[in-house]
Amino acid sequence: MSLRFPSEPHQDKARIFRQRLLSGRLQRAVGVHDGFTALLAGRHSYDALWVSGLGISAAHGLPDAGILSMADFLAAARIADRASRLPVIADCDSGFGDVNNIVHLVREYEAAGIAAVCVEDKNFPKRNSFSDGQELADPHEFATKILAAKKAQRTADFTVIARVESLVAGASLDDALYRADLYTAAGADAVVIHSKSKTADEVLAFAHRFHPKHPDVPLIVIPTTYPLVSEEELAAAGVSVTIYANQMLRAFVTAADDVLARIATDRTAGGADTQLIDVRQILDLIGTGAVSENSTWFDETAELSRAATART
Ligand code: SPV
Ligand code: MG
Repeated sequence: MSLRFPSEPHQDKARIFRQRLLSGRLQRAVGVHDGFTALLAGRHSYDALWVSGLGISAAHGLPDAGILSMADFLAAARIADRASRLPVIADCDSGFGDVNNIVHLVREYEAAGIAAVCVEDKNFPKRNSFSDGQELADPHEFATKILAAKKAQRTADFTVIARVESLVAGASLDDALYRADLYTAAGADAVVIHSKSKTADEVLAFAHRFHPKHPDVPLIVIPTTYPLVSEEELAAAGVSVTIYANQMLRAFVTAADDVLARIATDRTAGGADTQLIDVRQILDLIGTGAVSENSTWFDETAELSRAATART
């Protein structure tokens, strides 16, 4: 019997993520916001976790509008990171303030073993990309923040991703490309092109014009409003990472509302029970097996120690 640890031992996740990002194969990241969602993601074939600002905000019962602090976001990223062997891409909103906040952010996330941070070019406090009130940052100031972020990191593999919000804010494809050029020149390791369009057309048009200029800069997309795009289409367009940012969060609402309504109407949990997994499966998922194994290990090891002392 050996000792088991409930969370994954620290690995060199930044290096693993960097290798995957540059592998030439489309990587799939999934949105999570805590240890439990990270564990669920780990049961399927994803390559990375996206620790979502929307998810973290929802978990706090708050709007995704720059209300929570960097410390709140970092705490969630650490918890998800600890619960999974997958590398974490941390959503860092618009960087939580000015250049000093960006420098602090990079130092803190990197020291915490987070593989990658993603910062979007919107003014603080930012609004979720699907809500009103989008305010783009000055592109030169944002590029300078990216430059500062890259100067602040201490290890080679830590990844800084610049997220272009032009299309979300109603600006043109040319504006998006102009910004992506500036951020790439400032040292961004990858670019997210976000869109709230119902089709992938504008994202694919962006990819078509971005790649010839930046063949070595990975492109990342978040197909929330254009879910019908296939991974094959994205790979063919040269996209490096697709982020399924909020599907799990939305699935919870569908499932939980259904069950809660049923119990409230039936005035018993009996009718809903067939829709639910057994509690034992939850216990397994959160690693409860290790608890009794570790107790057995402890008893056996202490007993061996006792026996060895008795012999001498
Ligand atoms: C998030 O998951 O918090 C994101 C992605 O930033 S989105 O909500 O699509 O803007
Ligand atoms: Mg976000």
